[in-house]
Amino acid sequence: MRTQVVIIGAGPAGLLLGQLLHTAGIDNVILERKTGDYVLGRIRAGVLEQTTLDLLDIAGVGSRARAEGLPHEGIELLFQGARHRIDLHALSGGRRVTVYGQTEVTRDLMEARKAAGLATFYEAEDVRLEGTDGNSPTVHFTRGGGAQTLRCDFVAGCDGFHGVARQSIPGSVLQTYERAYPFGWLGVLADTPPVSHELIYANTPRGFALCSMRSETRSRYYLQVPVGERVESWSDEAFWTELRARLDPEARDRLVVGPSLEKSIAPLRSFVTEPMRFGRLFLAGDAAHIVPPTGAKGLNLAASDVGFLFEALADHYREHSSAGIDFYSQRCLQRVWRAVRFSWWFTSLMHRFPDAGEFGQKIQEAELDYLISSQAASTSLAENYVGLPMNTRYADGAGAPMRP
Ligand code: FAS
Ligand code: PHB
Repeated sequence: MRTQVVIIGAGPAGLLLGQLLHTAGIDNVILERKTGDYVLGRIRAGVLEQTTLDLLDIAGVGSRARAEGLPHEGIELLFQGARHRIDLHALSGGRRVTVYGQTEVTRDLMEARKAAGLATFYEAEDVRLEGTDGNSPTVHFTRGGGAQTLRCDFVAGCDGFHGVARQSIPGSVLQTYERAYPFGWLGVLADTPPVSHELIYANTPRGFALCSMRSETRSRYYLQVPVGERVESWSDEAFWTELRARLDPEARDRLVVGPSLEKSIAPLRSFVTEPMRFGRLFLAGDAAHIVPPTGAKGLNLAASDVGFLFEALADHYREHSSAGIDFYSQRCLQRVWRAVRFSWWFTSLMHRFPDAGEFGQKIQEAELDYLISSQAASTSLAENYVGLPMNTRYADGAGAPMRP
């Protein structure tokens, strides 16, 4: 078999890239290790930047997110028993974020891909890349017990942190940077009304908590738990009791509990791979970088990588230009490192670190006090949270997408 672009991974990065390439008439095949239902069953991100919505529009799959997504113009920070609203809209020159679950983004992309009759091989195993440093890579895989081969022009590694693409780049070429945090997030999804119409990020003596949502009837909550904590040791009742203990009285009174639809623990880490390209192999999304979810950047960074890669490949096929391809890694990494910095800063500000000590605790309190009393400081939080501009020809990051 032959195609122009082989995409490894049918998460949001792979599916979005496949759809964008399709709009430009670029043939592509997706290889996914799991089943589609398994991919849809993973509960992950909840907040989309304007830029991500713009890219979904360009891919032709943005209408449900715009119709059903919840526009949010502020977040609240809870610390020392009081809530402080950060007016994202006013502080960022009129921008906002949209609450719309990653599961729904993935569903919209999967349905569009199926409707377009594009090739997606689920349950593709033993994916192996060959010749990515040449002009005509080959991708080997097995499916249903049979060995198969795809020849292509380019390979997009959208296969997440544990994927095969990054690992197929020679160690002598790659430089990785990592920071592991001494805690994880215990997340619960429940069909209960959210405690507030906006997200509440809480820094309390018992640890961090986040009150989020998926709709007006479905809530998403997170608790900071020590690294190594097991989800089996958390009953629903234990979760709700601990969440109550981390909320202010008003939120505590409004909290509606119910059976968890999903409960999981995600370890927190910052991770960046450089470069994000090796010959005709490009890394995008979690395959190249991981951020702690505090800043709601993971999914949005995956989307911006894909926007840059789409532009580069479209220029290659249309204009016979290699500029986008040659500049891809550098363009992505500038935005990636800004988001990694923000996610690290916001995580450091809102979580309790076991080794902080009394001085570290006082510094954290002083930073929070400064943040809510300085327009410059809260403007910096706001412009990072809503997402920094992407500056591409397709989505200029200010919510004014240009058609390809
Ligand atoms: P993904 O990991 O989503 O997708 C990669 C795909 O590649 C998977 O479907 C996988 O099965 C497949 N794959 C892997 N190896 C393969 C192989 N060898 N062959 C074929 N296929 C292979 N981000 C936020 O912004 N907010 C959050 O709250 C948030 N919560 C998260 C919670 C958890 C538990 C995790 C793990 C991540 C969370 N993230 C969050 C980040 C998350 O949303 C990612 O940024 C997002 O899924 C990135 O999308 P992809 O890059 O497509 O990677
Ligand atoms: C979520 O709703 O899952 C969510 C929202 C904001 C974050 C992280 C997760 O920072």
